[in-house]
Formats: sequence, C-alpha cells, structure tokens
Amino acid sequence: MNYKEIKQSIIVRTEKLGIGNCEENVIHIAFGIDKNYACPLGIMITSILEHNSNVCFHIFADELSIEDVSRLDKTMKKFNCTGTWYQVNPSLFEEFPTTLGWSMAMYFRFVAVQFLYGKIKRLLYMDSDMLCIDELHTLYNIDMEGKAIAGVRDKGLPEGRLERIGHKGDGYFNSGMLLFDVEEWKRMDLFSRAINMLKNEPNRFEAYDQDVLNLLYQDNVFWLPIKYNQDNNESDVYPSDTTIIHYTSTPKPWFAWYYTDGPNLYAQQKARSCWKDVPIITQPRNTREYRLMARTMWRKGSYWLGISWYMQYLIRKIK
Ligand SMILES: [Mn+2]
Repeated sequence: MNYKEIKQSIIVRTEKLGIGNCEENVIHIAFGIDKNYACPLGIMITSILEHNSNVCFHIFADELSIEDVSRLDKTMKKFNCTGTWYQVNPSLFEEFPTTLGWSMAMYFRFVAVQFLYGKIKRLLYMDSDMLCIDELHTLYNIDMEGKAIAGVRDKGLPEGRLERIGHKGDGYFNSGMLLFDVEEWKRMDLFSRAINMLKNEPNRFEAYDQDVLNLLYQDNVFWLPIKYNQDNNESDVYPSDTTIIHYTSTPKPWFAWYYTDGPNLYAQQKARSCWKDVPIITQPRNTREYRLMARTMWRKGSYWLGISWYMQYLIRKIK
C-alpha cells in the first residue's frame, strides 16, 4: 500500500492541535491510541513538555472525545507546541488479534511511520503508559550506526518466545519506545510486510505488533540504554539517569487498584496536567481486579474498604 492509498483509506481526517506548524530541528513524536487512552496520553504529553521544547506530536487515534481534543489542544498551546490528530479508520485492523490490555491501537504505530514518510526522517514512537522525566533531544539525534531502528531490550520476555515465533536476531526489543528511521521503513517495505504477517499468520504471535517488528528488524537494531525504557516498579524509585518510565506491569497507574509504596510520580504528573479533574478508574472489570482492589485498599490502610472489596471478590470467585 503506498502513501497515497494509506492517506485515502486509513486516515479519515486530520485536526491541528496546539499552535503553528512543525519547524525544522524539532523532535517528531507519535502515539497510537484508542479513546480509552486519551487521559494517559495527555499525562505523558504533559510530562514530555515539562522537560522538552521543540516537539511536534503526531497522534494516531480512531476516536477522541471533544473534551479530550480540547484538553490536548490546551496542553500544547500552554507549552507553545504543535500537534496533529490523525483520525485512523480502524477497518484495516479489525480482524487482527487483540487482548483486554492491548487494543487494536497497538497497530497504529505502523500507520504512523508509513503515513509520515516523506515528511520527516526520524520518528520517535512512544506508548501512552509512560512518563518522560528528562530531555529527549539526545535520544532523537543519536547516531544509530546505520541501523534501521533503535530500541531497548525487553526485560519481560517469556521463556521460549523467540523459538516459538522463529526469531533468530541479536535481541528482542520492547515496542513501547522505538526510534524509527522512516526512510528505511519505507525502503524495506515494512508496512505491507507487517500487515501481511498479521493477516497470514495471526496465531504465530504472542505480543503481536512487538513480535512482528522484532522479526522484521532482526539484526538491524541499534540497542539503546535501559534509561530510555525503564520499567516501573512498586517502590517508584528509579536510577538518576532515567529518561522514560514505562508502566509495563498491571495494573496501570490510572486504576484505583494500582499500588505503589513510593512517591506516586504518576499521580503527581496527572495533578499537573489538564486531566487533573478526570477521575481514575475505580470499577474492577474481572475477578483478578477485584482481588487487587482489595489488596491495594488494605495496603493503603483503608482496612474496611479492603475487607469490603475482598468480600465482593469472594462472591465473584464462587459464582
Ligand atoms: Mn506500554
């Protein structure tokens, strides 16, 4: 599928956010989300802007509420920066595998790189379950030594996955933070190849977009230090050089059953964003989340709430 076809069939419309146009020497950052991730995205963008100027955002989302578009716009205006919302037509991805935690939006990163070809040379793609706590220009301008992508090794790689998916390269990256050489992506025809892999062998993959990208980029990866994709932890304390915190573990920090015994950097960042008045999610969706809610309340010292949620958990468990 060429650029024109993508433009016509996958991007339904575009909407400008923030101020002005992207200038030269800016960092181009893309996100791919569905409407449930608008609040985390806004918090992540706020964290980026608190530590960086000269940023241009490219948001690929199938749907966003008017309210969220307005908050995004306000955030970008406040920090004098530019952004665009590309409304993605999700029909191409509807048949592709998803899970409760990974929606179809994981595939929007493919659209982002493909769509921005011809406009920019490099694209920093980031998940929205992250916080940025330092500058990103060093990363964006890093010497990739001729490699087609840069990423950080995935720490949570399940035993045997590489054999199961047939990966033989020099490492497996986490797809939550990737620096794409956009021209290489196009030259290697990776959009079509990624789509075809998912279409032809949907059962081969366990981490979908991430498995596919790792297979396509085997031995063509510039390995970045862990500070650019640092997993979150319960203590909420990170090495001093950390640039990006990635909330890879469940629960995510916008659920009431998320627990940290540390400073809760995420809640602090939310409080400084245009989403500060948006309530966190308090309704568990399955038995496991009821149990986590009970445990979190108990650990926070809300013993009666803890007991009450535990009773509800038990009732659901025996049902
Ligand atoms: Mn993530």
